[in-house]
Formats: sequence, structure tokens, C-alpha cells
Amino acid sequence: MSEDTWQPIMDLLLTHGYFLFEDPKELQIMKPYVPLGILYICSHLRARGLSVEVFDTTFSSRAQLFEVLRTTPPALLGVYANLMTRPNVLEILRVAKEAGWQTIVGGPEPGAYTVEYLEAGADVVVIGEGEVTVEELIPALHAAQAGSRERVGALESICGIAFRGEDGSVHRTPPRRQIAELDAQPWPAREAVDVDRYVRVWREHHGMGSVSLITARGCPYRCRWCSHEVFGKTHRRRKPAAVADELDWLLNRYQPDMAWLADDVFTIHHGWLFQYAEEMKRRNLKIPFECISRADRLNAQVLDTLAELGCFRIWIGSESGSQRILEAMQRDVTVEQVRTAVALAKSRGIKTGMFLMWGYLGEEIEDIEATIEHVKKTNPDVFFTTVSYPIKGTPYFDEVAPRLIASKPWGEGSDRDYQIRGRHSRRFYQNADQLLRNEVELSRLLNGNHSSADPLLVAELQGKIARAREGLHASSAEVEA
Ligand code: B12
Repeated sequence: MSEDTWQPIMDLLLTHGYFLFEDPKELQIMKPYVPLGILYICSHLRARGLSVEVFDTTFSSRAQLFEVLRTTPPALLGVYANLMTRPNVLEILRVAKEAGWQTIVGGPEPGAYTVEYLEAGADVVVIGEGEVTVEELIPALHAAQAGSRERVGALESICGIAFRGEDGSVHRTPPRRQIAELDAQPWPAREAVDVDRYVRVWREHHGMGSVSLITARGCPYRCRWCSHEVFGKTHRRRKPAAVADELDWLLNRYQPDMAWLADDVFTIHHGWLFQYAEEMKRRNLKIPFECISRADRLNAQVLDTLAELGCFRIWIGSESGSQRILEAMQRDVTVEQVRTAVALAKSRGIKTGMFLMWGYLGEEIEDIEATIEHVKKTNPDVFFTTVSYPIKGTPYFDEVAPRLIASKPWGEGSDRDYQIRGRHSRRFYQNADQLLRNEVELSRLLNGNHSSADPLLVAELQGKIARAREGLHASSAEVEA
């Protein structure tokens, strides 16, 4: 179908490349949430009378999506892309282009790889917040033929995008101004996806059906490895009453057993939190929920309030037990603050989850030992470790850029696949991980009830610890690439 005869039956089809059933790791975790970003764009455009549909890939398959792309009269396709979904998104773009669709991409990854996404078939890369940019893009893309001077002129006047000009060069327009009043925006178009299925899957696998919502956008902190691609280092909050309205509606509409408040740092603004708690109390609203925060934004009063609100688990980015490494990360948190925050949370019956990172710049065996001691002492209910990876667009990426070696072609992997020349080997970090897990298990066993700890188990763990520590030292000279 040529551009002139292009008659879309809808203005925009939105999708994302996350296929739960193709991801063995996620299938074990089975904690899916709706793609809020595209649902926000959908509700914004629908409120302006545009015809927008969402193809939610989470419980679907690429075959089903491709069938839709090949059999629907081609229109405009918008795809959300993040670090993990890159290869899927590129395949979606290829199939869509072959079937005659115009394509735009957005989300946290494409802004950092504009040239690559344009090369892969995206007509436009949207950088930053998508709502208003896409609203302006739809008429601009309908108005004139791809590659024409009129098209380039129309796109040039839209902030927050990158596209190719007539001569193939990449144009990047000035940044898009952020939405000033988040509560003037409609709630995410949850009716466009099967939220009941998400709730059901959660209930089947975890005994509790869950829904997600956000109360703010953006994080002002400056951790060097964290991606600020979409919202920059700004922070905009919704009004407490507006959040309570949305939660109330979610409870009535989907009857979940819990919620995830998916903000970057839920307790960033204490005054807001206390007002929100008042509002929830006034309405007699309470639901178990979990959220992420920073240790320096948690204190006794905040944790009392969280407990009162129904918070049953709080996730804290602890990252390292070595203050030297926290400083290298510009984490702006101390090891002591993490220890205190976890203890305060536990004393209020709130479970604690901790994120830890191996292999940040400068980390050596003594830092790893400090992390192990820290986790043993702090003893969170659960902890997850990752070997640090540089996300394009972050200061960490720029710092290690001269040493990066791609272990896969760009289109087949993610920023997780970079090797950093000179860094310790994967085996080294596997040993660190083994050591951590066994040390923590032994510590829990001995602290739980020393006298009744099974001596065989203790001996077994001590053996594992000795072997892991030996392995760690033996592999310390091995480096990546
Ligand atoms: C919730 C969340 C998750 C959930 C995802 C569940 C879900 N479906 O929402 C879970 C816990 C599963 C998760 C996992 C991971 N996550 Co996460 N996650 C987030 C978080 C905290 C909130 C996402 C959100 O709802 N944002 C609110 C909406 C409104 O923002 P948005 O999605 O960015 O959408 C806006 C724009 O991007 C744009 N836009 C979005 N889509 C589209 C589409 C088009 C066509 C257009 C034009 C525009 C556009 O417009 C939207 C509205 O303004 C973000 C951080 C953040 N604050 O965004 C990290 C974040 C997205 N996650 C991140 C990462 C790294 C991961 C993991 C890789 C972590 C890991 N080590 O395993 C995994 C990957 C999982 C996977 N397989 O995809 C990074 C992504 C970095 C990158 N460059 O891609 C982020 C940005 C965190 C960070 N700062 O580093 N995550």
C-alpha cells in the first residue's frame, strides 16, 4: 500500500515487546504488571478523540502480534522498548515495516540509541515523556509522505524526537517540556488490556492478586549507573487525593489483594506521604502493598506510616556494603543508613528486600567481604544480586565506554551483554555470589538458634564457604576479555 492510499482504521496501535511465555526466568518469577507507559499514552490520546488500540504482548506471542500487523490495514505503530526487549522490538519493527506500517519507538532505551533504532526501521524515536509528543506526531505523520520536505518540516517543529531528514541525516529536536500537572492527565487506559488476567496470574502463583500504579514521575538522585533517560533528574508528584482516588477505583474494579506502588523512590517526600496516609485513613482505605525506597528516605515515623498504610514489604537499593564503592556510585547513602532502615522496617513487621550489585568500578575482594558482612549483619528477608552493567546514557556507561566489548551484535543483545575489559571475570562474581549466599545461610542458622543448629549442616556450609572463598581468590586474576 502506497503512502497516498494509506487509510488507517485507527490512529495508533501501541505495543511492547515483552513476551512473558518466551522468558523462562520471568516464567519462574511470574509477577507480571501492565505496561503503564503505553497505557498513559493511550488514555491521553483517547481523551483527545484519537483512535488508539493496545496490543499487549505480555500473555500473547510474537506470532499473534505479527498476524495482526500483517492482516490489519497498516497505520501507525508505537512500540515501547527497554533494555531487555531490544531484539523483540527490532523484530516487531521489521515485520511492521514489511507490512507497510509507519513506526515510532519510545521508552527508556531508544533515546540512548537513536541512530540504531532509526536504522532498524523506526520512522521516529520519541525521547522522554510520550503523551504530548505522540499527540503532535500523529497529524504530522499523516500529513505528508515519508522522506518529503513537508514531512521533515512538520517533524522539525515537534520537540522530543529524532528522525531522518531528506538526506538521511539524523535530526534531533529540542527536548520536550515535561507535563506540569500530572493529575490533569487521565489515568492509564487499563481497559485497553486484560488487567483481570494479570491479577489472576498473581493470585494463582503467589496467593495474592496484584495491581500497579505510580504516584510520581522521575528521580532526582544521581546514582551513576541508573538510567534517567525518560524523566531526567526531575521529580513530579501527584496529589495524595488523586492517588487515593485511583487506588480506590482499582480496588473496586479489579478486587486485587495487594498493590505495587511502582515509583522509583516511594518515600522520597515525607510531607506527601503523611498527607497521603491521612487521606487513606479518612477514606478508610487500606491494602497490602510493596514499594521501593532509599535508606536515607526512611526513618521511624515514615516506617510507622508505611506499616499503618499496609506496606508489607519494602525494597531497598543497598548495592554494596563498602562505603568506598557507594561513594564511587554517588549513591548518597551510607551503609549504616541501610542497616538502620532495615532494622526499623523489621521492627514494624515490614519485610525487607535488598538489591546488591557486584563488580562496580574499583570493587575488590575487601569490598566484597564488606558486602558479605553487611548482608549478614543487616539480614534482610530477601536479597538479589546483579553483576553491574552499564546502561547507555548513564555516567557509568561513559566512564567504562573505552573498555566496553560487545559480546553480541547490538540487535541481538542488550546493555547487559557488554564485557568490561580488565574487570574481574564472571566466574569471580559467581564465586562472590556463592560465598555471600553460604555465609548468610550459615549466619542465619547460627543466629537463629545456635545450640540446635544441625552440626552436619553447619559443617557442610563451612565447607562450601571455604571452597567459595578459595575460588574467589583463585579467580581474582582472571579478567574479562
Ligand atoms: C515498573 C518497572 C519495572 C517492572 C516492569 C513491569 C511493568 N510492565 O511495568 C519490573 C519490576 C518487572 C521491571 C523489571 C526490569 N526493569 Co524496570 N522499571 C520499572 C520502573 C520503576 C517504572 C516503570 C513505569 O511504570 N514507569 C512509568 C511510565 C509512565 O513511564 P515509562 O514507562 O517510561 O513511559 C513513558 C515514556 O517512556 C514514554 N513511552 C513509553 N512507552 C512508549 C511507547 C511509545 C511508542 C512512545 C512514543 C513513548 C513511550 O512515554 C511514557 C509516558 O510518558 C522504571 C523506572 C521508571 N520510573 O520509569 C524501571 C526501568 C524501566 N526498568 C529498568 C530495568 C533496567 C529493568 C530490568 C532490566 C532490571 C533487571 N536487572 O532485571 C528489568 C527488565 C524486565 C523486562 N523483562 O523487561 C530501567 C530501564 C533502563 C533502560 N534503558 O531500558 C528503568 C528505566 C529503571 C532505571 N532507571 O534504570 N521494571
